[in-house]
Amino acid sequence: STWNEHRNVLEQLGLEKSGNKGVFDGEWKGNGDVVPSLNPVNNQVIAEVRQGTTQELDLALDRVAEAQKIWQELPVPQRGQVLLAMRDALVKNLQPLGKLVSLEMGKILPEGVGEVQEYIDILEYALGLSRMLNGAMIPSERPGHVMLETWNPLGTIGVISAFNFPVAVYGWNSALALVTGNGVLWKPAPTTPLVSIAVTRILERTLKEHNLPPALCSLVTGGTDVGQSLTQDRRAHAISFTGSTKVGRGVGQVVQGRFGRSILELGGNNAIIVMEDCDLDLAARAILFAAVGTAGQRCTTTRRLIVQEPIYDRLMERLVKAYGQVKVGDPLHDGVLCGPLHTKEAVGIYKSALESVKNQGGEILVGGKVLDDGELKHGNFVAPTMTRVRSDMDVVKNEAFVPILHTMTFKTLDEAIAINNNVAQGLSSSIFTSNPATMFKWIGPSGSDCGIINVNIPTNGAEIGGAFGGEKETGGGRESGSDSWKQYCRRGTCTINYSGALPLAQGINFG
Ligand code: UN1
Repeated sequence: STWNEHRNVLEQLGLEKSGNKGVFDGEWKGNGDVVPSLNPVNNQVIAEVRQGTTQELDLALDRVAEAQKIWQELPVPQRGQVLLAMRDALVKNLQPLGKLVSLEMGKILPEGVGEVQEYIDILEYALGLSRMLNGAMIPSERPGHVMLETWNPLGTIGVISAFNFPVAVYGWNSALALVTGNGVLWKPAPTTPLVSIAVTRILERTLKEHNLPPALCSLVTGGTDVGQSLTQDRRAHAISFTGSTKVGRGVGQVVQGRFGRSILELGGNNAIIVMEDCDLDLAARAILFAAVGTAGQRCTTTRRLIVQEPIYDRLMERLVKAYGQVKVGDPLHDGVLCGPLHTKEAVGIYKSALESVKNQGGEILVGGKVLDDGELKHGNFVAPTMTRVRSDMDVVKNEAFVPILHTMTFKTLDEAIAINNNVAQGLSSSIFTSNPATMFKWIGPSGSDCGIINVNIPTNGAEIGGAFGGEKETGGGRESGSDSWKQYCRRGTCTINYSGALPLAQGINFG
């Protein structure tokens, strides 16, 4: 069984075959349903987890708040030292944890390890921030007054993360939440509980080693009931949600309704524009990673390929050949580039997306079938697919979280930008060109309307140093680098009068 085969790695990370407790609030517990975590390669049970309940969430939110009171008093550089220790603990566990991500989520091992690396990177970033959470000094119009800005923690940050990046997205959010002095309550995707337990165990150990209350990084696994309770709860001052636009719209409304803060990272419908003046070899390699990597299950995956007419046939010929050479299989095996889809349901989504392509008059160029021969029989495998469509077809307006790349042509740059922008989502976008004028137009006011605007690189695989997120139905949130840390803080505008007199702003004379 999957457990026996991977026993060493699982035990190394503190997991058991059954009886894993899915709640941590300073202590491990779990009184909800027992759920299996399935290996998407064969749908066998890796291990079982006892999920949390809304009552356990209720208690955990109090425990996080108590822990946060202590944490927020620590000088920020000392918080940084704790994050450094978390980083070191992750470095030690990089290989087993990366492997567990592959096993439970289904992405290939280099990507599983890469995702843990992304968490390590953001912890290093947060360590740097711990010496740089600077406020501003603002010139006052009044004599003997000084204005300044302070950045204090919000309190508790609820992180609701998705199956596709079960480590990195929690990593971005928790690293920034912690360095800014917050506590964190994590509600992971119901289908990746083992990864969240393994990560929380590492954090628990590190916090205990520093004599800090480990409830600071609490975990409540569970289903929609737990997610909804967390979203509604005023003790979660901010909710960072990663997932579908449909669910995210509801989360945003509920959190706004109680005047909480939300950070939304929702659906994408990312395009690559290929100009005829580009380096075609480079473009082809980038497109393959962007569309096939992670079996099309990144929110940054390229879904639409917009190619200038004269080079369409040439590019397609290369891509069809490259697609034909992609090895689909067990994500832990060498040489495999495309693992299974995460769930059986996703295979259904793949099939119905292909149906829509055909019904709307599109054409399948390569792929287009479920792979269930031989050793792939019991898994969720599909062939990475390219279609030929028109940009106005319905099927290209909706994100299907599977490896289907819709290709289309254009004549002018303006037309290509219009196609890029003419969808409801606004996460990532990229153009391949060697012309600087095209590049600057693309990043300017009449260019891409996305949050991520690339040139000569794929739409996916962003570094942690920049802000990550998107516009329109992607939700507007920004996570990770740049000044995203500010979202985990309340901003104080302070005016201090040291003059002994009371001059009023706007020159008002009162009595
Ligand atoms: C996601 O798919 O939710 O840019 C996150 C990327 C990764 C993060 C993706 N750094 O593809």
